[in-house]
Amino acid sequence: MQGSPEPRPLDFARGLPRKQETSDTHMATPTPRPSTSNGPVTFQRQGDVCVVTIDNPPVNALGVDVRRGLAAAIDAAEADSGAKAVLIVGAGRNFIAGADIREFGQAPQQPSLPEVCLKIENCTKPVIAAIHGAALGGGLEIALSAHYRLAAPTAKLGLPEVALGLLPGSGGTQRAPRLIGVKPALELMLSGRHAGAKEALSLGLVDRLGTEADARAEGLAYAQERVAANAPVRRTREATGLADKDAARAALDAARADTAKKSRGLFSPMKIIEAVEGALTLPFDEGMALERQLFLQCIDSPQRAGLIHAFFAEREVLKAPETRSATPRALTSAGIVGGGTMGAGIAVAMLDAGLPVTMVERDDTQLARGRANVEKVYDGLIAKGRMTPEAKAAVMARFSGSTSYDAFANVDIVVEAVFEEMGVKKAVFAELDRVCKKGAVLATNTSYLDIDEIAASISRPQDVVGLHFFSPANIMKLLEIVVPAKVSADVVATGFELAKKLKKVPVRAGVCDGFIGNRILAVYRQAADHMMEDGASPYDIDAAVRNFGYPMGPFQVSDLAGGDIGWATRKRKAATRDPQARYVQVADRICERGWFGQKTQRGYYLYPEGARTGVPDPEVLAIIDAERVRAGITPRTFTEEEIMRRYMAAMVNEGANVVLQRIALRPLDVDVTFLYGYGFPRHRGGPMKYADTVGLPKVLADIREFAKEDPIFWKPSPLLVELVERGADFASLNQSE
Ligand code: 3H9
Repeated sequence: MQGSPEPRPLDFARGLPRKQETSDTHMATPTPRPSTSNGPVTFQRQGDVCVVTIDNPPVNALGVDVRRGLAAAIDAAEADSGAKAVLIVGAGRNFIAGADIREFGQAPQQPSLPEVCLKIENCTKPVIAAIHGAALGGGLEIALSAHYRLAAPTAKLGLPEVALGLLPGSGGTQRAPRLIGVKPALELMLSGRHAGAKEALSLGLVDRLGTEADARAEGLAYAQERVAANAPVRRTREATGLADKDAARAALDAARADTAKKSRGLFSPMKIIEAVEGALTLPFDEGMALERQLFLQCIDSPQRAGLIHAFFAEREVLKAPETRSATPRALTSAGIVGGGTMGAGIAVAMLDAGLPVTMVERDDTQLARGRANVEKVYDGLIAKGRMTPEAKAAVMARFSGSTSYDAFANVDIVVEAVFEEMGVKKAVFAELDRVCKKGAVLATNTSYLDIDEIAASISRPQDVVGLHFFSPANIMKLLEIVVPAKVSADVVATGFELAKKLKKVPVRAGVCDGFIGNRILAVYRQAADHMMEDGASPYDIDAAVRNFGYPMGPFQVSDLAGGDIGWATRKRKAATRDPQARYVQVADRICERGWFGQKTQRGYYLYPEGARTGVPDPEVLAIIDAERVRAGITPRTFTEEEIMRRYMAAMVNEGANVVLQRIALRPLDVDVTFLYGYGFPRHRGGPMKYADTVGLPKVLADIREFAKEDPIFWKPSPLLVELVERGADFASLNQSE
């Protein structure tokens, strides 16, 4: 990961224009005095207002130098008899994005953020915060410590600490409820969402809306107005939002009940509620002390480490080598081959991103089905009241269909989503080669086929890339960008650009059977099958996996996806399977009965009358028993911990192989793949981060122990062995790209 870039020299023109400030109270514009610089914080008197500017790119995070600079600026304003008010603004595109997340887990440096906030609140001169862009976490807490707040139209305010496993730790849990009441404050803190400027005004988070994006000028005018009106300092800790104790208590109780139901083992949400309760029951100073204590508990939790790893990892994946070295090609129109579930889902994703989409199918019937699949998604939204028929009509106006590939003559990118068979894919690509304009990106959505072979079959392999969407493609966030040997860098960069347009999370992957995600999945699925045959029921395994934090277990996923898909793959691979390798036949026995999961109302589970949640099926257990007898296995019991040790060891070991073979650039790419494509619990950071948390020596020891029973399946990855020998971890490899 990259360290914070060097601070830039102060440059108001970049985001906050250095134009002549105007006043909405007809005051003359004062002449700025020379500014005093304290690293990333600069202060400068304009008339009788001390303007404090935080300039700490990229997002004005509150690192130690900013905290020191802010404290010094307030001291200077206090000491300056000519200063009658203080204005705090951010340079660049944001006010302040919060505490510097990179500092968490390191030795604390003074002053702390709560101390800086208190200094601001205690200032004897009115302090005004003029907010544009992000005022998040500690950034909003700084603003709440000011006495007056103005929000520019671009402002987004929030307390998103919960997403990092934290709670607002600089007075947010004490000041926000006092300012806007317990219910809305808790809602902001527990959801972590951002409120826009107008909403912030209606909530009472800010006092005034700016009219244009120049927060500095408007903030200055507001400050001057406050001075002219002899406005008093107005401390948020004295605000009266908690006056109605009964309402506050009811909101707390409701939030507690709701969080107990929904927070699925997360640590910080309950701590947030506890801290806010302190605002209700304790004097301010004691509430602050409680908040600090709970904040430090969150800081120490492994969930904080996992969530912050996820935060940085999902930004790091965007920095693939090709996104740095090449410029994306034009992306103004798209073609889709195939209108099945996948093709239609991709079409919807493209339409939702505002692109015109042309779908090609082999005949009119299939085309009508493809269009209907697309429309079904929007009709579902209309039925739920989330879309109007007019909006659907406007989207569908950008959709066109054809039974001739010639319709793709002018599109910038084509994604094929036809049947997973090499011959079929090659035939499609031959057509694309024939009709597409020069420079069009030709993408395949294959899940496992050799994209190098597809690329080699046409005259322009440099234009061929894999774009592996996950089903449902309009919803799932992951997009594996699969990079064959001959593709040009700008085509890969275009894949990343498309992901951005589609609001997907792209991960760069190399060509192999299953790429990153499905290749690893195939291995830990086998580990699950082995455990099933050895004595754990599919229901035990699913429960263990859910209790680990996944929304579903592997057998539930199989029932949802349809058992026939895996069955077809197993049949295809039967001829090349190592005859010595263990092969569990339970899934085949189930599929032979036509039990393919939810769509057939039974699979591993029973789905009576189309139910979406399955119930255990005694007949499945009988099939498993029979298979154990056939395989000569005496069943034994597995604890949840034993199940997860094997499940995760298999996942991590194959993850290491995928990194070793450069299928994934770094361990963090594996992590992001699993967070966004496979429901891996975010608070554990991803499988590789989880392995680091457990300790690689322990994971390796597990694999070696399991190998005593089955040395063919459990082969320690050479990368894992090497890291353990060096005393290193996966995190050490995340910096390498
Ligand atoms: C907190 O405040 C705790 C306090 O309550 C108590 C303390 C005692 N720190 O997202 P982007 C980096 S917890 C360090 O691509 P955008 C980011 O990694 C904090 N770095 O831009 C990236 O770096 P790089 C609560 C940060 O325009 C670069 O900035 N605050 C931080 O799409 C650009 O980021 C939050 O949780 C940070 N706080 O979105 C807000 N934030 O270029 C977290 C960003 O090397 N931040 N970076 O890859 C965000 O939500 C988005 O970054 C933001 C901008 C909306 C601000």
